[in-house]
Parts: sequence; structure tokens; C-alpha cells
Amino acid sequence: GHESTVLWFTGLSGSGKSTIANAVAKELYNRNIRSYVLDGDNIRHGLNKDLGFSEEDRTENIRRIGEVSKLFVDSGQFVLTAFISPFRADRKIVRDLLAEGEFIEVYIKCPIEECEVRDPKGLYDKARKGIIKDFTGIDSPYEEPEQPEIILESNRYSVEECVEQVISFLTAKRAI
Ligand code: GGZ
Repeated sequence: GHESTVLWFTGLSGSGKSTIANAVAKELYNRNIRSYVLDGDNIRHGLNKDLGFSEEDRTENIRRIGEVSKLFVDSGQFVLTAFISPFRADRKIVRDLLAEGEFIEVYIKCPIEECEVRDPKGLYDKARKGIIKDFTGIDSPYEEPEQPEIILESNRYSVEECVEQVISFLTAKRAI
């Protein structure tokens, strides 16, 4: 059997959080492990649609996502979250909300220059032009994790290789 766990992906916009989280969820499904991915599409458009991108709103965004993640874990499910979650203190609050070993911080490490080249939604371009304010990495901070359980260098490894790294970690920890 396996224990329920939170795989908490953190990283810049365009670093690959959602893509990798969804690919890990697919691999877990292949191994008969149920999981659910929380991301901007199902959280920022619903539960958190009252929140923007000020420091206070980002903190509240992460707090609520942490509480929802805890509910998933309590119900016995794996949950994967894909939010920038730029502040160390906010990620720590979520870590402390969960039991030892239930919170696995996955840092999607990708140089901002690469994220800017990818710019899938044209948001970096808008941020550079000042059309969007408080954009992470441009005029709002991103605090790198100091001791994440997993670091995935998404500009050096393929999505498949990143998935493999996560699966290896979970296997070694006997989480799956
Ligand atoms: C950062 C922003 C912003 C600003 C809109 N700063 O690449 P995306 O589009 O799909 O992912 C980004 C997403 C970030 O939301 P999160 O809930 O992950 O952020 S946080 O954890 O900081 O609360 C981006 C889009 O929303 N977006 N404006 N100003 N990203």
C-alpha cells in the first residue's frame, strides 16, 4: 500500500510545474495510485477567484491551497499542487500543517531567461512592458527553496526524466 502525500511543486511561471505535475499524476495512475492535481485552472478560477497577485493575496492563496491539500491527504489521496508559491514562509506554513514526510517540496528550477523565452502566455512580455504589475521574477520576488526534497532542472531534463526522478524519490521513501 501507499500513504497519501502532497507533492508541492514550486517555481517560476513557465518553469513547467503544471506539465510535470500532470505527467507525474499520469504515471501514478498507471501504477493504480489515485491523485489529483491542484493548479490555477481549478483553484484560481474557483475557490480563490477573489484573490489577485499582491503579496497578501498570494499568501492567502497558498494558505487555502495548503488547507485543501490537507483535506485530500486526510481522505487518503495523493495531491499534486502546481503554484508559484514564491514565499518561503508560506511554503513552510503548509509543510507544518502536514505530518512529517507528508509534504514533499519539488522545486522546478529553471532560469528566468528560459521561462521568458518560452513565455507560453505572453505574460513575461506584458510584465516587461509594464502592462502587468507585480509579476514574479520581474517586479515581484521568488524565494528559492533552501532544502527542497526534490530539485528538477526542467531546462536540462525532459518531462519524462523529471517524472522518473519524482517516481524514484517516492519509491525510495516507500511513499508508493
Ligand atoms: C505571476 C501571474 C501573475 C503575476 C497572472 N505573477 O504561467 P501561468 O500564468 O499559467 O502561471 C502564473 C499564475 C500564477 O498563479 P499562482 O497561483 O501559481 O501564483 S502564486 O503562487 O504566487 O499565488 C501566471 C498567472 O497566474 N499570473 N498574473 N502577477 N503569475
